Amino acid sequence: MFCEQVRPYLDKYLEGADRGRIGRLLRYSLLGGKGIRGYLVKHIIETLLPGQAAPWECVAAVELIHAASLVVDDLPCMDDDSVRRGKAAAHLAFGKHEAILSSFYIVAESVRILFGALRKRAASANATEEALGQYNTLITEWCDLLGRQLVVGQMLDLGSDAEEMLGFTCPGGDPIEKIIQFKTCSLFSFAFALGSVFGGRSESLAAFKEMGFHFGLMFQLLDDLKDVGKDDPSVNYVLARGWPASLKRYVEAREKLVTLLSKEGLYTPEFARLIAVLDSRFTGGRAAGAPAADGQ
Ligand code: GRG
Repeated sequence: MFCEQVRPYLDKYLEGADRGRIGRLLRYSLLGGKGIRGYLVKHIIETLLPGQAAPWECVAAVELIHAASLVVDDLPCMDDDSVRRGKAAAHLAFGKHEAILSSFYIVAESVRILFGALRKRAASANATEEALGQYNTLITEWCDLLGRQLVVGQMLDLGSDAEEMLGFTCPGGDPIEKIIQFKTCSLFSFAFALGSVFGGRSESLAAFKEMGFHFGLMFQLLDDLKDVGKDDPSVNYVLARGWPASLKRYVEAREKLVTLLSKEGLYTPEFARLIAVLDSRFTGGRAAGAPAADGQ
C-alpha cells in the first residue's frame, strides 16, 4: 500500500548508490518493507507544500536508518532473527561482519543524502541563515532521537540496565513504554521532524515530534500484538499489560495524534485512512471500541 508510493523515492537514491557488494547489501536491506516511515515523510511534506514533491533524500534517509536498525536487530547477538521481509536476514545472506559494517555505512548514507538535500535547498532559495538553522535542528534531532534513543531503546529491549551502562535514568513512567518510546517512537518522531523542517514548519517542531511519538506508540502496540506468541513478556506491552490496558493506551495515543494532526492542518483523508488501517488491525474494527477515523 505505502511501499509503491515510496519506491520511486528509494529508486532515485539507488540510481546513484554504490553497485559493489556493500551496495548490494544496502539494496537488499532497504527494499521489501512497508515503507510506512518514508510514506509519512512524503505525505507530510507534500501536504504542507501542495504541488511540490518531497525531496527523495528525506524519504530515502528515514527508510535507510530503519533498514540499518533492522540489520542490527536481526544479528545473533540481538534478536537472532533469520527471516526479514520474507528473505534471509542480512547477516545470513551476506555474513555477520559484513552486516555489522554495512549498517554503519547505511546510517552514514542517510546522513550524507539528508545534508545534501539541505545544501540544495540553501543554494536554490538563497536561504543560508535559515538553512544553517535547519542543519543545526536536524543534527540535534539526529543525535538525540536516533543516535541516543534508538541505541538506548535497543539496549533496554535486550534487558540491559541502561542506568548502569550509560548513566542514563528513565524517570517515572512505564518502563515498557520507555523502551517503545526509545526504540520505535524515536524514528517516527524523526520522520515527523523531517516533515516539519522540509515542509517549512520548523516552528512547530515540538508538535510534530509529539505526533511521531503517538503514531510510533500505536504502531509498536500493533507490532507487539502480532508478536504475542513469540516475544518475551517483559518487553511486549500487550503481553505485559494485557488487552484492556493496551487498547486504552492505543486509544489515548490515537486521540492525541488526531488532535495534533487536526491542529496542524494535517488530518488529511490519507492520514485518516492510515489510522483506520492501524485501528482495524489493532482492534479488529469498531466492535472493540476504537473510534472510527471519520468520528462516527
Ligand atoms: C541503526 C543507529 C542505529 C541503531 C540500531 C538495533 C537498533 C539500534 C534498534 C532497533 C530498533 C527496532 C528493531 C525497533 C522495532 C521497530 C519496528 C516496529 C520494526 C518493524 O517495522 P515495520 O513493520 O517493518 O515498519 P518493515 O519491514 O515493514 O519496514
